[in-house]
Amino acid sequence: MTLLACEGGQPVRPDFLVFGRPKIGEEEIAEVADTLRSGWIGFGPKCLRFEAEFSRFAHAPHAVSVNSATAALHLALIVLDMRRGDEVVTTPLTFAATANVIVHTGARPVFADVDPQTQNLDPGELERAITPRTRAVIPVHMTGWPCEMDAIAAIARKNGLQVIEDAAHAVEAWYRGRKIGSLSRFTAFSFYATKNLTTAEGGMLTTYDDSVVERLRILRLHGLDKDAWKRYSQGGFVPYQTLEPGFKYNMTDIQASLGVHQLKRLERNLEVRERLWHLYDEGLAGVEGVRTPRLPASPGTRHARHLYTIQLDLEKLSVDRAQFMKALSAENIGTGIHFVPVHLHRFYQNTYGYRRGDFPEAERIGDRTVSLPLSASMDEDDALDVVTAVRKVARHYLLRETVASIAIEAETVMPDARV
Ligand code: T4K
Repeated sequence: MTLLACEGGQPVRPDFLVFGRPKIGEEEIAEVADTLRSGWIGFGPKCLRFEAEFSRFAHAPHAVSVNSATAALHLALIVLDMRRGDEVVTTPLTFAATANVIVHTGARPVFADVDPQTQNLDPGELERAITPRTRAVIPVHMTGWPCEMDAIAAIARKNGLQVIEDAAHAVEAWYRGRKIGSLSRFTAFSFYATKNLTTAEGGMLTTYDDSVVERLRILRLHGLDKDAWKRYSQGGFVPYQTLEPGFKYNMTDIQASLGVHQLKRLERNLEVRERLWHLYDEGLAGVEGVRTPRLPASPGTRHARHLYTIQLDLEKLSVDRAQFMKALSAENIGTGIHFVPVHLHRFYQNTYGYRRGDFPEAERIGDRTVSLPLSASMDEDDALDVVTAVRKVARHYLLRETVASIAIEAETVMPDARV
């Protein structure tokens, strides 16, 4: 058997494959240079252009640019007047930001368990989590696969809840023939460095609600009635007023310079990740100790292919996930964990009394999940290296009993092979 690199063997590849490396083209670099030379680098015309193009792309009447998806989610909760005494339901299988913003408003984050196959908020569990204090739900399109939005919207309607979609992973996703970003009153997108569309840091909030757009724009820049672009573009300084204490959540023209070109290349980048995804599916099918993603058929639904996550069959392996990832790292393959469920984080346990055992499906996934590199900056050889490394590590750590039972099964199926 080939020796693992972490035990002194040869790594699968000579250089480290970074998990989540962004793909930045020459167009983005030229646009950023143009912005820097222009002298207008803060919120300005390129942010306005990016917002207009993104709103067309997302089939959303309005798109408000901000400096992160966290800011987008927070602003949505603020305009919905979420406050102490309110409850907002979300999934525990998400990045902490989804729950943190609920805490920032004074409302209580209430978790509801996920569907084991899609890893998304289970509509049945959402319904069970609703109390007379529940005012909103934040479904997260985990890994880029849309939540069951028809069921969630029906539950929300029945119970008078607001829906804010967390589409940090799902910029290119469609749900049953409709573009993610156009379905609910609010949808938040992330343009962090590792995301499918990146502006280094950044985010967008889409909405169809004309009545809140102006307030969102005011709140993202300190609560001022005029942003700097409006104040200076007519030539001279125009005085401004603080309408309410807002936030420093605006995007800049440097970020938007990246965004407009990332948006143009989005489909091509998705095609690259789709090819890599299929290579993983094929190369890892049937590998003992490892399970690949299996999603239900859903006509008109498109996966944004943000994260390719495998689940380790820990019962069949002689090591835990940390050692498995360490072994992959020694093979020069970077990996990630998405996510340690939020209710297992210290703050949420100490503040709200959440405990292990509260959300068994999220915990099962959270304990076993490993995200493999998936980025348009990779080529097919990179993906094949990942497959080779996962196979090598899984085979090495397969428990002897598992190997023996596979051998018995093989003998039963193919008695002639026993010569
Ligand atoms: N909702 C969900 C479901 C989310 O996943 C997120 C964010 C949010 C909401 C909030 O979105 P934002 O407010 O951030 O827009 C990250 C990010 O901080 C976070 O944005 C992201 N989700 C979360 C999944 O991951 P880390 O600590 O796991 O990623 P990090 O910074 O260690 O980077 C991962 C890999 O990417 C590294 O191996 C190195 C590589 N990398 C990173 C950077 C920054 C690069 O190659 N280049 C880079 O510039 O947290």
